[in-house]
Amino acid sequence: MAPRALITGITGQDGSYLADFLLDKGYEVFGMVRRSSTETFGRIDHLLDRITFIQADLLDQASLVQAMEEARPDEIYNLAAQSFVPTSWRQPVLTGEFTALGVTRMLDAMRQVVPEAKFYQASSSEMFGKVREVPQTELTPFHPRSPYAVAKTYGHHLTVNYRESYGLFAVSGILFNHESPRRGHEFVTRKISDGVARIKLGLAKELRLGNIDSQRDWGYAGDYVRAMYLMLQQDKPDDFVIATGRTHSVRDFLEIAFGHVGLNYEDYVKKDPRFMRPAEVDQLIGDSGKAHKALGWQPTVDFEELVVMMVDHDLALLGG
Ligand code: NDP
Ligand code: GDR
Repeated sequence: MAPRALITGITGQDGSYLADFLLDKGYEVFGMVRRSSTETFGRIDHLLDRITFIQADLLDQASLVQAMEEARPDEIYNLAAQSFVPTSWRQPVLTGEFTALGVTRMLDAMRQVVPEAKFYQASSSEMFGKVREVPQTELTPFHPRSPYAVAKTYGHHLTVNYRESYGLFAVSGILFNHESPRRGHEFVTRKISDGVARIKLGLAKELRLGNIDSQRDWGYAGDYVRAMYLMLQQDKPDDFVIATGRTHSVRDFLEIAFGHVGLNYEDYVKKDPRFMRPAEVDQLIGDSGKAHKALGWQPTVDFEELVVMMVDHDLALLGG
């Protein structure tokens, strides 16, 4: 019988790539979706007839229990969250409900209905925040810098705690930033690739950004969902850092993206205080040595390829 996977956050960037990946592997995929007045299936349009959708919400325990009963999953990937850092200062309570307590609700529903299943929690490099060491590993202490990061830190500890308390197969993937042509438009990489395409095609004149000196370890989402899957194929549950091991500034991203279409970013980028954060994460760089060894995981797309892939996609999307 085909293995069964339940994915929360299936309409998001990672959920869509993970669904592609697991369907290719022969899985039966169940996607948890929340009710909305307009459909949010843009990223999984090509998969609609291959996924079984279950309506549920991270805020509603009974709906999660029912989702587990309907899907009877072998593997659960908890990708749903309020994932945009700036929104977490505007809506800190809601962010805590989704991104922190949502993990407790999911793990408790699993414990009640399918305790033998394997659980993946989407943790984040944002937990390292004001970093205590460079590069960051599974052993680096956390210093979260936003309500989002604090909520993710709770989710991480809770996942480890349920593993230790109840013997569940529950793992936390500490993933560094990963991007793609399916990235949401508010995140800086997609905002830039879309902005570059618009400027090149004469649809916009400038691009307004916040802190372009911050540095991130950016990888490709397609590579990162493979790591999620590999973590659940191990004999023992364990936590892993997933990163490229290279860091770049937003400025580097701008230089390559504008340069790719023959423009200079300095002629178009305007600093806008609206996009500055009350507390910033200045530099992230991950050490995935443990994942390389134990999972055999390696990234396949480098930074320059990622930038060019995103700009070319947005040019094509806008008719360029
Ligand atoms: P997205 O923001 O693209 O997707 C988030 C998903 O969560 C959407 O499907 C959204 O549904 C769903 N969701 C939000 N709130 C609820 C709710 N209350 N009930 C049910 N579903 C909900 O995120 P990504 O795909 O980029 O990231 C996936 C996960 O990985 C997130 O948890 C994120 O925090 C984490 N992460 C991401 C990294 C990255 O670089 N991308 C790095 C490290 C961690 P809807 O379509 O209805 O809004
Ligand atoms: P991040 O991603 O906060 O790292 O979280 P984002 O792309 O939003 O910001 C990256 C860096 O770019 C700077 N920046 C801007 N950011 C945005 N969004 N818009 C701007 O105009 C802008 N100008 C400069 C930011 O200050 C920041 O330093 C992402 C999310 O996917 C999280 O869910 C995930 O956990 C982490 O990555 C790892």
